[in-house]
Amino acid sequence: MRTALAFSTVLSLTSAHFTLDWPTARGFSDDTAGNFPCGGLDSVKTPRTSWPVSGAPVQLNMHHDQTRVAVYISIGEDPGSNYSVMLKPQLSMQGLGDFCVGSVSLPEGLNVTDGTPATIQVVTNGDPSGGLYQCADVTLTTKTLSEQDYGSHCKNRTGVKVVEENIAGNPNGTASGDSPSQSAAPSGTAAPPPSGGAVLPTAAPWLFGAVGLAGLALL
Ligand SMILES: [Cu+2]
Repeated sequence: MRTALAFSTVLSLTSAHFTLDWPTARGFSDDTAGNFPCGGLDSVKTPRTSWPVSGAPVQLNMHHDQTRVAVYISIGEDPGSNYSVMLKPQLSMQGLGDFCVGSVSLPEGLNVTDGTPATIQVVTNGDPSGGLYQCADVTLTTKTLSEQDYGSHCKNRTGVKVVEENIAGNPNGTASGDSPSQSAAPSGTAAPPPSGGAVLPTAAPWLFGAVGLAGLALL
């Protein structure tokens, strides 16, 4: 019975690829989830979510058992398709359900202040090729999240793990072996991922909320 229940849960999840649960996504359309940008949802959604510049989680819900993930941001009221700034270089993760990309912070040198509007775009590898896209419209804030708020927006289902971090390229170009599309991250101002790409067989340091918060306190 337990097996049957788990199986039906997996079946019910397979259609949505992944969802961006926090900051609040523009929405999700299964038919257009593979359309750049934002999975076909072109309109800015209000109210925007307040998102701390100093380090905040991005809460996803994964519906494939293996996924490449990267997070980008575009500064401004309505970015169109200009997602040139990388917040989290491509990583490889395993597992279904809640997955928190923790302690995401803005690279230095961006001209932002408290209240600057921006849009976060999460890109994953496609199904089976290309990419999948979800966006959330945010207001950048210098206010940090309380420990409780951080925890409520940073959950990991048991068994979810990061396999590798700082992988070169973009998730929309890695699934099929095709040459990477430049659409998700034009090379212009994107922060280069640290070289090396450490393999983390168990868990990234930011994977769990409490650890992510501890890291945050050091900033
Ligand atoms: Cu899918």
